[in-house]
Amino acid sequence: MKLTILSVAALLLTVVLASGQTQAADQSKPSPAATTPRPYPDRLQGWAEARFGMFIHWGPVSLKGTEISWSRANTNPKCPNKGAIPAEVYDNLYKDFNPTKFDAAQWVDMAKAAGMKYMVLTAKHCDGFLLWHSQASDYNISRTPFQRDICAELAAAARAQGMRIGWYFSPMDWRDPDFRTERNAAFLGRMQAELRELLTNYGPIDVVWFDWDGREPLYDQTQTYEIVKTLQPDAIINNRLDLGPGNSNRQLLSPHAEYCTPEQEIGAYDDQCPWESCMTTSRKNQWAWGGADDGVKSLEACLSMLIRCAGGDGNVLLNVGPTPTGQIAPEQASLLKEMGTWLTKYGESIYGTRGGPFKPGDYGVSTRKSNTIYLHVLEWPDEPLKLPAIPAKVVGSRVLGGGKADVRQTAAGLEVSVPETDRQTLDTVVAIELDGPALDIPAMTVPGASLTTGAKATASSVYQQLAQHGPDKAVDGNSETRWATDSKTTSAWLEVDLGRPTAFRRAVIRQAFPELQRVRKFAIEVWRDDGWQPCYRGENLGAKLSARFEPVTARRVRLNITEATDGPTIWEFQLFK
Ligand code: FHN
Repeated sequence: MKLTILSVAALLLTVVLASGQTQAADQSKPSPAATTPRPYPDRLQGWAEARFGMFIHWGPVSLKGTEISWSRANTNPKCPNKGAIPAEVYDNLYKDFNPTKFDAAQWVDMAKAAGMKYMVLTAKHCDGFLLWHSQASDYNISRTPFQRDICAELAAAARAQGMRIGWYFSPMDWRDPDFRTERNAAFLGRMQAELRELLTNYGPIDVVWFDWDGREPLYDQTQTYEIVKTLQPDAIINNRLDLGPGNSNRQLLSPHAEYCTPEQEIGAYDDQCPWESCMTTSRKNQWAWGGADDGVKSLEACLSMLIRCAGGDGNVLLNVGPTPTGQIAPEQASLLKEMGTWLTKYGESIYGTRGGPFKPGDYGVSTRKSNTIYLHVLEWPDEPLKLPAIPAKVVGSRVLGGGKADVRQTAAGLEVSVPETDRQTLDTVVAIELDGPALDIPAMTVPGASLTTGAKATASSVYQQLAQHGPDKAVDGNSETRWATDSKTTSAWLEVDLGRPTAFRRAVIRQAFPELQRVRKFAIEVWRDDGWQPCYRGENLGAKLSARFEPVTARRVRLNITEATDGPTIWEFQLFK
């Protein structure tokens, strides 16, 4: 790290300006706390510092390898699922459910080895089956050939290893004939009796994870929350008990709801409201066991979820779907183990951190704690990575896992370089040491370096003509929005108008759901008088392509997917000088 005399002077100027601004902020605007991370309530502190949990979706439906609850052919018109398995078949699977290889201690070991700090089990999903010995409903694990109380065994094993344990409890019961009918009160009595025994019989519970199905939330919330607060006053509660039609999983509709729950997407940066993204490891994006032909997402994709959630100031609850025998499938187990290996080396940049101060962007994300900012550089520009100025002095830097970082600080901001030989493929973590608390720095955006960000985009196909999947979503600099094409689309193009002839020589393409291997052949093409000419051709697009080619100048550029297996979908299409 080099600090020239000029940069020290500039830095002093920056610090003076910053302090001046701070004074101005004291007088004219809300306290800087409005733009620095809001402190977590004490009761969420441990959960937030954990950053990484294991979600477990399990039940007799694992015998079928189809989605829990959703694969049940329901008859109640007030419930959303229209599955393929006849209800009388689905509701009798429990009679064959005998997961003799279930070993709660082994599941906890795997979660610990993955670096996960809490576990949330679907004690009761929407299909109504209870994984505990219940007096409130006969439709429970004691009536299976297995008989043993899964919740009791998992809670005991978790506690024995200092692992936080939570229950996913569905307030909906798509199997209960009274649910969302004029006899809903009778359903409520049964639902609350089940909740009471689940929160009474298994010791201190750390998380109560309610779910929603987008329909009327007829759950007597006041009494239901009261049950939780009375029986498990220290359990933290997510936001889904109150959600209904037209709501978002990013809303807190009750003072008892404590964190938001974006699903199957990385939550956007938010350091004011606690949040946790729940995500699947399943290649089919299934929550419950998807069968031997399912498989898992790549290590890169799953680590990226963790890193991007932490950078956004959120947690990630990563799901496994155990097999009908009670085991966590080998491919899921090895994925978890590899994530744990990464966290052993880089965990200081995740655990106990807050997101920012540099918000997620083309470069990657940042996290922070104490006097340190951790840059997670997921994509290096050709020149030094340029970051906005911060009101603190850089006093040192290091590359986690070894390597040399060069961090130059001027009034204009920071310039960060790491030799290519010292960079990591997925995430190069640069720890920048400051002369003061990193949390005092207001969060800031990092200008996108991509030439396509914000440019006019058109496409040959848009999934159901939905705006949220339009071509502009692949050039908005937001790694959580994507362009999607209609199902069964086997070729498609995305065209970008750069506004004027522009030189570029590097492209980054991030494909959504790369594990589905949809994009088989593609080209980056530029418009010429005689038509579209390729400047780069590729095959088998993965999660992220970073391509360099001879510099080319053009105004109209397109990603032309010439061969795809199904509706290709792209997070971001970026071009760089
Ligand atoms: O329908 C459920 C689904 O099966 C799964 O449990 C997810 C996890 O958040 N929640 C609901 C869908 O939003």
